[in-house]
Amino acid sequence: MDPKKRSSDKAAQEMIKQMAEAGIENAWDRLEQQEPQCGFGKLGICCRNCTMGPCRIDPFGDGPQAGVCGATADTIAARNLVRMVAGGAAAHSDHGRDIAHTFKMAVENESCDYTIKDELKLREVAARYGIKVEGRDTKEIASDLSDAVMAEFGKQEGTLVSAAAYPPPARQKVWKEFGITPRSIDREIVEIMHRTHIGVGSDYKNLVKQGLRACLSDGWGGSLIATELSDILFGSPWPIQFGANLGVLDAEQVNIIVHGHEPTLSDIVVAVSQEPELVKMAKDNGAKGINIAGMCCTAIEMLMRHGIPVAGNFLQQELAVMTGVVEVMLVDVQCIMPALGSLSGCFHTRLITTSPKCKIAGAEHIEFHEDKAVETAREIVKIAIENFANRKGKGNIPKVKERGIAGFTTENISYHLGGRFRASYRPLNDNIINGRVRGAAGVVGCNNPKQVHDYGHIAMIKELIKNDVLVVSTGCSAIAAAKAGLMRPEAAAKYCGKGLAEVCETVGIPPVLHVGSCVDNSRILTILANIVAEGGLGDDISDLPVAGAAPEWMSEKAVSIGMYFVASGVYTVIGEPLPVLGAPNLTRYLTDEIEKDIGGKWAFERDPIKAARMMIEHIEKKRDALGINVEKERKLYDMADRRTLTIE
Ligand code: SF4
Ligand code: MSK
Repeated sequence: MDPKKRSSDKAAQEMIKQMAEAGIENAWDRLEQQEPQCGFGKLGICCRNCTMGPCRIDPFGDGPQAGVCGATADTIAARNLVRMVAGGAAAHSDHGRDIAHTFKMAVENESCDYTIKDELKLREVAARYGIKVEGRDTKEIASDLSDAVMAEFGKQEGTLVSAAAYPPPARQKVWKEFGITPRSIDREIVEIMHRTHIGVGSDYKNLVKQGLRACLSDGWGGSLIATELSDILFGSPWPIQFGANLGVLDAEQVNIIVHGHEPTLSDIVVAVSQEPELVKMAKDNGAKGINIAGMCCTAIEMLMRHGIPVAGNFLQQELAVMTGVVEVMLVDVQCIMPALGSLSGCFHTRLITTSPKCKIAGAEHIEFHEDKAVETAREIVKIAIENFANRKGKGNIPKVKERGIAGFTTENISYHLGGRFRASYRPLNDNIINGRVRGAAGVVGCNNPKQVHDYGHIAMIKELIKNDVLVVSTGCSAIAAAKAGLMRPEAAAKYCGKGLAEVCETVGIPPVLHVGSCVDNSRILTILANIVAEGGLGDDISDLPVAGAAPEWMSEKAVSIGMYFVASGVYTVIGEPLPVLGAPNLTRYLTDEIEKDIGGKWAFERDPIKAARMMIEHIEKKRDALGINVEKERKLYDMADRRTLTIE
């Protein structure tokens, strides 16, 4: 077992080695134990949607070509795929719903531990929802917005308000004509489950169509609600420095890792951990202080708003426990490996679950309710402090950490690129038009032990920025980029092509912009909508010289994200192929023919450098179509020319 074949991250390599020496297994070991994995599953052609099955299709054509009910490979794979979309969209949107509940509580209950932190954003979002803002006080507006947002989840008539308020009109027209305008959030997910039941839909294109509709209700609906209400409640992010990798853990402090996706509890944990009584209690127990670090997207929610360091991404959660210095691993929902339950039992680490939706064997459960947020947060911090005495030795913290800048948003990017006093996307559009910046790419998504940890993200991003493609990043991909030093402003000079370096250095931004957590992929959608609205680069997102990628994806949420980018008109390249390769017609549709229907399409490529080149090729194709790839003749202006210039 060579740790370098498992991870490209030095801190991770060190911990993988330590785990092997200690005989403690991790995700990479368990993947090996699973090999060879089921070929039918990989190809997407097994079905267990009813008990006439399980059925499977012979991919070589010698055996059965239909399930007991007559479902073909295309039907089975399409049903499985859109059920993945349902799972992903449900996870994101239920996160959005939870934040909406907290928001409602903050609005209705004056003594609530949560308050509105960004009134300006509240007013902007409310106006988009058609709520009158002028002359009204914050509480009235917030109350109306709370009702409007809540209604989006379960409404029975009409269409999603945000799907009409945010995307460019040309994009909305594509959805309308193709019949995929999302109606409500829950309805689209439920309809996937209905349509994929035995004996309902079997036309693979029609099944995909519902997948597209449901993912749009995630990206432009549930995820966007999660992002915007989080900004209103916890404060909109602003560029902030943070530390990244396992080296942010501190042998002399009480270490609490917040892990999962939702900011609701961890935001309060961060606040109470600074209370003098708790800091004193930590000191009285022999620690120098309390160190909160994060993992996965809960980490990102905290670092975007408070600069809390991130200990690592998805594949580092077990490695963090292995350091032996984590007093409490505090988890909410999503991307929390069940393996943490037994692993934490080998150490003094207390694994604490907090959501009634996420209980883990081997963990203790302290249920979190928003109306007792501060009380619960204090209880958990005290548990961590008391547990410090149970730590054995100094632990094994790899001395590896980087620094980066996070905290970019749809709103503040326009200030960083457009000027301090007058927000505008104009300079970004102009730099794309003049070719200094060739285009933009969203590189997002998870880790997957099937690929060398972080290698895909880093290699792809480096190739893109070397070719003057500005990168925006979220989730575990953003954490990988930060750990590799790509979120330092100095990275521009080191890794970028001349044009992108010039732009980044002029405005003082890194070439990889951290725009947040998994639900914050919705920020990328609204950034794209703003670029279109600024003008000069076509009428629709599908006209833009942009591409999306998830080189190390693994979760159903990533399928929903990829699908909503495709449905929004973006060419999207992923590492591990979607599990559809056993269904030739469906595969051809997703990777080619679908582009005629909605303007975006999927591509599968495990090699991140090849994938980056495919994205660059697509970006150049879009530039050609826009007519901005023509070399402009250089002209020296004389006085007569200058007099003809007008200021618009
Ligand atoms: Fe088999 Fe059809 Fe039942 Fe699926 S739905 S398990 S293909 S009989
Ligand atoms: S945490 S969904 S592993 S990005 Fe959002 Fe990372 Fe993927 Fe989870």
